[in-house]
Amino acid sequence: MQALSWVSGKREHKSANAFVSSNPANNRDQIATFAAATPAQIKSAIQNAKKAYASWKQVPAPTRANMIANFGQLLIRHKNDLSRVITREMGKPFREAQGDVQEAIDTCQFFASEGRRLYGMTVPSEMPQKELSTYRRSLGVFACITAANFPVAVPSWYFVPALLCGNVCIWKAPEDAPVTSLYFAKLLAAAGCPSDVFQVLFGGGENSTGQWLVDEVKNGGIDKFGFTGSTEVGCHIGEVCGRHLISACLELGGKNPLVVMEDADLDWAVEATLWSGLGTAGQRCTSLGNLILHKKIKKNFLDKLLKKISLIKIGDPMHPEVLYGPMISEKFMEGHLSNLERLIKKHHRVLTKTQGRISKMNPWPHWVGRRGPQQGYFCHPTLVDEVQPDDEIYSTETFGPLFNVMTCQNLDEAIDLANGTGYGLSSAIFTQNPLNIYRWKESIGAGMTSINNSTTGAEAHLPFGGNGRSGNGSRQSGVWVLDQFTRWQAVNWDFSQKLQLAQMETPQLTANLNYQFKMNF
Ligand code: UN1
Repeated sequence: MQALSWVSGKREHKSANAFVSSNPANNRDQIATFAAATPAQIKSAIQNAKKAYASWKQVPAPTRANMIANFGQLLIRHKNDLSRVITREMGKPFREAQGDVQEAIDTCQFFASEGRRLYGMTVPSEMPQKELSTYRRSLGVFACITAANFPVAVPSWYFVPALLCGNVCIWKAPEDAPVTSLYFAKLLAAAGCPSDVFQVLFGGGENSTGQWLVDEVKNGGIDKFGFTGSTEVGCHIGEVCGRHLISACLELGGKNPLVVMEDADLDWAVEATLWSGLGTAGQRCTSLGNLILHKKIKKNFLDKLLKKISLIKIGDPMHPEVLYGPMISEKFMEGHLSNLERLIKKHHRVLTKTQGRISKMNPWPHWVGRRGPQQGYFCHPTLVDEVQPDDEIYSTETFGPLFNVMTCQNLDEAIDLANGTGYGLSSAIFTQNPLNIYRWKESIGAGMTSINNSTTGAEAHLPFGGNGRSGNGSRQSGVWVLDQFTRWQAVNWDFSQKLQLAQMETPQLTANLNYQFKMNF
């Protein structure tokens, strides 16, 4: 593993490309300074990767998988230390950080045994003395950009199968989680991953390392691109890749609906709504966007939900009882504050008493933590009622502790509202009626749906991905991701000692298609 251009230490690094990783719960805690990788460093990373590919693809898949198993073991041993780094660097509560690492461990455990499968097929030929078979072949250099909200799980979804399948990887690590990313890369190196098979680039997105890495696609050195982040950037990456005939794995935004029907278990649905909407401070791509309530239960449901919300603890993400901690960084907080200002209109009804940044002047009653909230980027939860389908807030991903409330008269209306945002990542319905469930499963446009469960919290071995503005149909995780990191090769092998022409010389048995069966008895 070659960690390019990272500089640790608390003093400001002098390079013009320097950036600091700091704790979003305590902005006096500056963790490390990194320098963004330059275009020249990116080019040399691609050259190194190409060279490394020649030998990596020759390593038997079960041996590559042993490295993945070692990586899983190391993640188990380092789970708590790595989770502490995650919480300190991007602010998700410690329990969730442990879940983030656990998702990577699960991924390693799944793919460790896949190294002994990676099955192809044998297929019968239409000609005698001829065999047909298929093989999964690796692609080459895989370049990937991920986000800070899942700084361990999401890169593991990409790199574990990519490496297992024989590809080499270049990762533009998230700007808001460089220390976590460095830790991830060091563990992979300790697991036996050879130098240059996995390289990390640090830096920002726009006008920085991320953009320069995407620019490299047109020079032909990159064979596959992966991106988890905004729809806007995903569209750009998809466009560049499309122009150069490279397939991109795109996991983009969401405006995920959660429907509560009149026959739902309301207490259960309230718990799920709270977690879907406010867990991780709403900063998951699977977070709840539109809560769609059947008119018959709306009032009762909102009473219960608002009561629950008024009691949640917000604050120090190391505190075991907080529902959520700070926003990932100041930039994410600014984004949330500007959404509040821009998207909430006069005809909306804001159901929560306080909004915006939590501070001494604008306190949250159940604040926990030794330090005051103003030392970090903490925000109040906000629920917006009376949202209509033509409101911008209905179809805009907000990525913060903010979600909409809408009303439906029946299941058809709920499905229309759920499908109408243009996104299609995750979704959920609460109902006890099997017919509702059947119709919902058949009609929902999202790539993932939960029945009586949160919109978030997908398990690590089911296909993860979205439709519409949520992605280009690519799926990660489980056996499905193998199609992202391999291409099928079709082999036909003729043993007949002569040229046999398929379709033209294919043996046929004579048939009488005019045959009629007569019953003479
Ligand atoms: C993301 O937010 O990019 O399903 C990934 C979930 C998590 C992964 C989210 N397992 O909420």
